[in-house]
Amino acid sequence: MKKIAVINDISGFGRCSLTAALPVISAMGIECNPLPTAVLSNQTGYESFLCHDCTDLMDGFIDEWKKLDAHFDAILTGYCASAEQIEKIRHFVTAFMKEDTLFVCDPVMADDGKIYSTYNDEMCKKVCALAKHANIITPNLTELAIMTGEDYTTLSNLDIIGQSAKKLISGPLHTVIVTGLRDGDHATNLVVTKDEITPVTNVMYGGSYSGTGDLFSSTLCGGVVKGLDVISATRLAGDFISKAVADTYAENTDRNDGVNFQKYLGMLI
Ligand code: PXL
Repeated sequence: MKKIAVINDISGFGRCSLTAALPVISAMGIECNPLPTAVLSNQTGYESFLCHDCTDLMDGFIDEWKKLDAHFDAILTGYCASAEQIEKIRHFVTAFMKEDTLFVCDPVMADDGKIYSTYNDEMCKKVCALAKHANIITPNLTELAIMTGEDYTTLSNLDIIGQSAKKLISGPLHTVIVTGLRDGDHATNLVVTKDEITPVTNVMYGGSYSGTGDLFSSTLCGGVVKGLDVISATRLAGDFISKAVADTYAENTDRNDGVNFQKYLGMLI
């Protein structure tokens, strides 16, 4: 069975990070090997939360997984808890990247023009450096602006966004997917390579919901590991999230509680 190492937090509420990655990747018939960056009572968008930083676990996991001679078809990274931890994630990637290993980095840092409350400038710099080692990255628009050093408000249409994302492509990084670009009741995931800019658009009701970025990166990574091309994997992820969001919108629940993806995991089997 194929294996994906997922380096991300586990949050008790919010249907994000590992609570999204584990079911999605498992439904796709791939083993998901989690390395938790932090354990939270609930994700950080809620007014109050408890966060236990797991930076101290990283070296031990690397050592133990080396003893197991672990081989991963992909490594997927997401939410980080400290600047020091991001360095350790780089060590993990160096230790486990083989010629046939795909590295997908979701450069989780910010949304809606603001960095997350638990992030700071040093962490953002380190996430940007980590992303340069990836093959595919999945920033939202705010994260793209941080990575390119541009003003978020100037990235005002798909053409400008595509040209901006293209500037990041070099070395191992061959594809930038700018996720969750909203236009009324539609959302576009923009797939950008050196040669092409391809918009993949879905109906998407309501505002933004917790965890949709994690559902996207997990489905995308699983799809590519299973042999889909990046655009087909993006389409699968967009269709899956669109259904889950429509279901959730009809229930009128809090955005922090995430989306009803559980009912649509069958689309991924
Ligand atoms: O989905 C991104 C994310 C992941 N993990 C935690 C978060 C967030 C976004 O707020 O708070 C803990």
